[in-house]
Amino acid sequence: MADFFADVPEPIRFEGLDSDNPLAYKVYDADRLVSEKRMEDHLRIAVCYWHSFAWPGNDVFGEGTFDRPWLANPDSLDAARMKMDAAFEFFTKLGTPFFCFHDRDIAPDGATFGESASNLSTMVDYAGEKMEAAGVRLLWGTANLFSHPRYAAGAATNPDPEVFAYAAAQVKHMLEATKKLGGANYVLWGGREGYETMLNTDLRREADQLARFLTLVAEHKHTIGFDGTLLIEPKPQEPTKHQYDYDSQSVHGFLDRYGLADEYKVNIEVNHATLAGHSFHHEVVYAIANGIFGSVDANRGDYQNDWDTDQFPNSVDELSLALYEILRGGGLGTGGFNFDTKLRRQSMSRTDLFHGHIGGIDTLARALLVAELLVSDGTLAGMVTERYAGWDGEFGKRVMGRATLASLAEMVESGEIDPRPVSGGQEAAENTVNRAIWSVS
Ligand code: XUL
Ligand code: CO
Repeated sequence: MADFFADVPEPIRFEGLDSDNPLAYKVYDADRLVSEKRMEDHLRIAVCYWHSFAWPGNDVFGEGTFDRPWLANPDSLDAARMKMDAAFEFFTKLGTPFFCFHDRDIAPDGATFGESASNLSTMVDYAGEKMEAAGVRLLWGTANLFSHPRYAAGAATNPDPEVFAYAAAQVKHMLEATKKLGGANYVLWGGREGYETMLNTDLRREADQLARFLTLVAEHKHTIGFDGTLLIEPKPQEPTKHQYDYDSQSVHGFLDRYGLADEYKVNIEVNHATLAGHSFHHEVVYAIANGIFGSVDANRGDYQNDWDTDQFPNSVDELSLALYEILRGGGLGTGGFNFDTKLRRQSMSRTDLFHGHIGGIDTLARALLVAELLVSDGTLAGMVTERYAGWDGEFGKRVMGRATLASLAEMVESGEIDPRPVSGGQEAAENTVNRAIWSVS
């Protein structure tokens, strides 16, 4: 094994809450059974390549701060191999089953498309060997259609059809690479699919272009026999002022409008949900209720500001509610929890990568235990069933069935119907959640 993380000589182990070893799991115990399924199989945790291995810790005001020797020569294939050695050493020591990457994270851009494609193919072969040796799997692959200047005005939604074609070529290669590596899903995040100003934008045309692009991707998926799930990752803005895949509901509406709802699901990111003015809980519930829930990018925002800080998750409360819905909805399927998480710029040491992931993974594990308790206890579900009980009764069925506006009015006018307001019970529901949070062990 490579030796980039020499300060962490041993794989991270579960030591329980009594352990004061900062490099041990306190709650995440991969083999622990939760509702007869191993914790690892419930959570399907992935490490993301881009923030953890391809980002030097720069921000718009300053250069990279991180100690990452493999980033010294970003254009060379040798450096790309070194980066991959570091990544797999990390995955192995962390003990997580999956990873995720963009084409450009693992392979440098070449001078021509052919050179970039050849770099990708070389690195995909290398990744295949490393995955087999480490027993690490690919949760999803994706193409970077946002960093290069050619994509400044969008990829699929670019005013220039040649840029659309370039993006299509990139996705074709990356979809095939994902299939080759046995990826469970393929993600499309439309970072530049939006606008900066309406003044230069033909919104109607751009929607048709995006739908055409998604149709071509779905067709190619079937042509090559990729059996993973196609996922769209909603985000309301950043980098563009407005992104078309604003949230789960807008993505769902868009897919429905273009007849693509059976081809795509959503990859919900916690910090994207909050940027859209929703809770993560809301986004998960919306997606599950409409049959488009696919996977999660786990992270958190900073609730004092309004951008995508991609911090490591540390709120059991926030994750418990989402996991409660996911468990009730039948689990993650092909999805997982991908740590789309960035260290803070001052967390310069390589060991900080372990601290961030260990804390986030323990938080998720604890949230899973809370969720299991909420499901088995049944109080919350019971409250909801009772609240809507009228709709399951004879009258509710009639309203949804053969009633007319006039027949309903008649019942109200005659006094037969005279509804009384009842308590929504929010505080009691919140107390039920807190009781579960306080009592799991
Ligand atoms: C950007 C973001 C991306 C996607 C993959 O906010 O979340 O990293 O997850 O392109
Ligand atoms: Co993401």
